[in-house]
Amino acid sequence: MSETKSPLGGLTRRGFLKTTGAVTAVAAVAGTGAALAPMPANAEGSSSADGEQTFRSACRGNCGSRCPLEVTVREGKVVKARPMDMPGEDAVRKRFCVKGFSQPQRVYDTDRLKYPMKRVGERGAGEWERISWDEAVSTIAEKMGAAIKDYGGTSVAVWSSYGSYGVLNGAMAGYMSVAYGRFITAVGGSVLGAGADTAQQHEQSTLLGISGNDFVDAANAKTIISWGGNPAEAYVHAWQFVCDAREKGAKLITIDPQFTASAMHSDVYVPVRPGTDGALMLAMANHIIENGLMDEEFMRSSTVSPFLVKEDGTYLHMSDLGTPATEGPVDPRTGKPTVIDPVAVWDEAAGAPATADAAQKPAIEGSFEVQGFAVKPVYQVVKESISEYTVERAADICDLPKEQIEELARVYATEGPVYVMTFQGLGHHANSHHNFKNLAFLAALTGNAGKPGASICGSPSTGMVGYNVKAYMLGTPGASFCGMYLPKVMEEKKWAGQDLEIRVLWCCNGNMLSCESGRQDLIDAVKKIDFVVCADVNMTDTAQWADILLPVPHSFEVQDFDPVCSVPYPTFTQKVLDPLYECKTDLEIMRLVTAKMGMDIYPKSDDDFLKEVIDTEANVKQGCTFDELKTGKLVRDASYTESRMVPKFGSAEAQRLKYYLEKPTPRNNFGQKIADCERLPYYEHANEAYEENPLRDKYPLFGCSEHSKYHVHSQLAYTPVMRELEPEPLLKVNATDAAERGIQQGDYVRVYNDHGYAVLKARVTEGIKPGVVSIPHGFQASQFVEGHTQDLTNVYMNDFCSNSAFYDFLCEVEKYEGGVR
Ligand SMILES: Nc1nc2c(c(=O)[nH]1)N[C@H]1C(S)=C(S)[C@@H](COP(=O)(O)OP(=O)(O)OC[C@H]3O[C@@H](n4cnc5c(=O)[nH]c(N)nc54)[C@H](O)[C@@H]3O)O[C@H]1N2
Ligand SMILES: Nc1nc2c(c(=O)[nH]1)N[C@H]1C(S)=C(S)[C@@H](COP(=O)(O)OP(=O)(O)OC[C@H]3O[C@@H](n4cnc5c(=O)[nH]c(N)nc54)[C@H](O)[C@@H]3O)O[C@H]1N2
Ligand code: SF4
Ligand SMILES: [Mo]
Repeated sequence: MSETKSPLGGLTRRGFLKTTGAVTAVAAVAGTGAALAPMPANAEGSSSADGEQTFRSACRGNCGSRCPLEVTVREGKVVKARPMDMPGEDAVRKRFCVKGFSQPQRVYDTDRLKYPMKRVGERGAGEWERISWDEAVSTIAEKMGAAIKDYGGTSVAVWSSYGSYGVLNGAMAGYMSVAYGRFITAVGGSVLGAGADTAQQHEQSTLLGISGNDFVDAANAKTIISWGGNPAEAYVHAWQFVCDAREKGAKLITIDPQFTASAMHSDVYVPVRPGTDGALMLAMANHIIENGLMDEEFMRSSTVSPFLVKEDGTYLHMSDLGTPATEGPVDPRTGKPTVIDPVAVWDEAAGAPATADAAQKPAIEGSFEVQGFAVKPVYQVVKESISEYTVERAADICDLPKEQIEELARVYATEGPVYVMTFQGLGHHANSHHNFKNLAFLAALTGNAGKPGASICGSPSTGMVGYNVKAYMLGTPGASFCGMYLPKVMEEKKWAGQDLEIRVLWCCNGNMLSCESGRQDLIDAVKKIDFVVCADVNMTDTAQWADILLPVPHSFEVQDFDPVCSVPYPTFTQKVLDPLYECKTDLEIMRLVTAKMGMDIYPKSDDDFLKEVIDTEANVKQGCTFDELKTGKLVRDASYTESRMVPKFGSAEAQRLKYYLEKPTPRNNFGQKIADCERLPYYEHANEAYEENPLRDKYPLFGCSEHSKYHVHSQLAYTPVMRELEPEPLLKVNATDAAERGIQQGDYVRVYNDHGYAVLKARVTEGIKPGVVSIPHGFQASQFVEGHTQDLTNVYMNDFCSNSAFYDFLCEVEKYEGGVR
């Protein structure tokens, strides 16, 4: 039973372009891919008279939406996916896009992994041999067993990204699911998490504790700022509410170096120079301060502005002034009592220090001497620290007219409520995490937070329904860090001062060698690992570098539950079809592998594990149980109420809007020094893509990329209807830059820098700022003439937030003189 396969079953770039050209867009749904014998549909779901069955599922591709879908099966084949209706006031949340519509085709994609395969020939050469599950499982069990015996549990690492948060088979936070959590915590394995989106996640959500208003609330805004993103194409579930707001007369401002589909619908377009938004934000803040446009009442009552800061940057606590700290309630996470030691403010009314609660009029400006401590309120400290960012200076840094910055500041302060939608244009440079403190400061200055229509950021999720994480945990992982540190770890054989020798790498729930930055360095690191497994639905760029490939089912082929919701109805997927081909779920695979290793760590059936995870006391109380969900009903998360739609700020210490960090903690702690600027709103130019970088003599163009309307990251890369609409990657280049280089519309170009290069077709356009080029994210290596988007990016990360800096590169473009297949 041996069969040698080329990576995509003979599908080359040219062959692919021809194939998709032959497929008509709509008629193609259902099964234009691999020829398939009809498979028996699952017995559950509801049947209609004409023999069709419908199921409740979800579009689970990580576009941020997870739209609830109704999926239709006819004669054992998935033939249709449509958006589910939601009752009552949630009816407005009904949503869908072409990518959800095409999911039935994705089930039958030509690049699906069908059976286990092992590598024959060099790693990455793309030569595979079909093997039996028995052989795959025995080989993996033997390799893992030997690694653990010789090098300890940490020698086995799971590397994942955002493919699925399914509680049975996914990998939230890198490993959290029954399948991977129980294994990794049982052996003390290593967890390699994602680097994407972490500037925003770590700085804004984790450290500042800020979550935005529900996107539905954008319809209440008077002004919407779409900052560093393209919601018309990459956040369609937010865009619908932007459109609602616009119909009611709201102003839309887009800040982006590309004139995107969203920019086209905007009242104001701000073509900022990439990587400089932080300076723009601080200049807006200074303009607001200089012109007295602040909401001082909000600053005093609901923000950290009055908190007193000592010279060492920490807060003056009441214990510093002789009032001993007291014990508060036990923290369920640590099992220890919390410590109550309020921060002191200066009460202007009393001319004395006090707690914020007790003070009649807390000072937000000035400097004070309190019992020998020289202190200043947070606002005073921040105001002084950002004073260099005048409007004039920002105009230079951001390449924007001074008047436009002033106008932006005026509108932000006076035409509220302002809903700021933040996207990854603000998070994909090495130092972009500072942007989120700056935005919090702007909101604190003007009161654009905590009320309908006023938000500091957009919220792709309605939060998380409670679930029982203990079902995953048999111990703790051995080491846990961003997978982007893999080159460093393989080089040093250490992490955070401890020895670490990774021998087995298990890639799942992510396509890291396509989607993380610095692909060539990551590939070099992976090459140093003794044994690499990849479990995926499709033949991905990551799969290409594995030793063993394991086929897992499309989400329509598994029953699973995802606690993260973008609508107030927890995401449940019924099993629509039995897994196609020889696919097995991640959990089933882990059951087989661990049994072979002599471990007994999955004592329950899949259904019983789902019950254990979902049926918490609180969920049972609100009727959100496994038994209810598995019927396919939409079950509302009753805890999702107005107060969660619009997070409030208040006078209690924990409720105050933070823009200053007393104790800035890095995302991955490996003994690095934490700079003082991590406490404050701050601007620092990008790592590579900044104006004065001498490297610009060689590579004058700023690079960035975008999330295409026809991809969810690397997913749907070979789905025929998608590639009919967007057949190949295009490099967007401004007409002036193109003319200077003799490049014409449709020419193939080579874009390159010291990290690598890619060859693709040029799209010459006025819709991108001169000096900037954009290359799409998500295409696979085989879809470029040569190279890859991530061959231009690099592994450098800011070590505070450990975020992949996808847009932080310089490059040059030239006409490609080679032949194009
Ligand atoms: N169709 C589709 N939708 C998706 C996804 C997908 O893959 N496909 N992915 C989902 C996920 S996980 C995410 S994180 C989001 C991403 O959503 P977005 O961040 O909206 O996605 P992008 O298209 O990358 O938009 C980034 C924009 O930032 C601009 N930009 C680049 N550098 C800068 C800069 O320095 N400053 C400013 N102001 N702008 C800059 C780019 O020109 C680009 O237009 O999309 C989600 N939705
Ligand atoms: N240049 C550039 N790069 C970028 C970006 C950019 O803007 N520019 N954006 C970045 C962003 S914002 C993000 S969020 C990342 C996304 O990075 P990734 O999360 O790596 O992207 P996906 O392509 O969605 O990869 C998910 C993989 O998980 C697989 N999968 C799905 N379900 C399951 C399952 O149940 N089990 C297993 N084992 N596998 C499953 C899918 O088939 C798919 O191959 O990309 C980042 N990369
Ligand atoms: S890609 Fe996103 S918006 Fe489109 S159907 Fe899927 S979940 Fe919904
Ligand atoms: Mo993302």
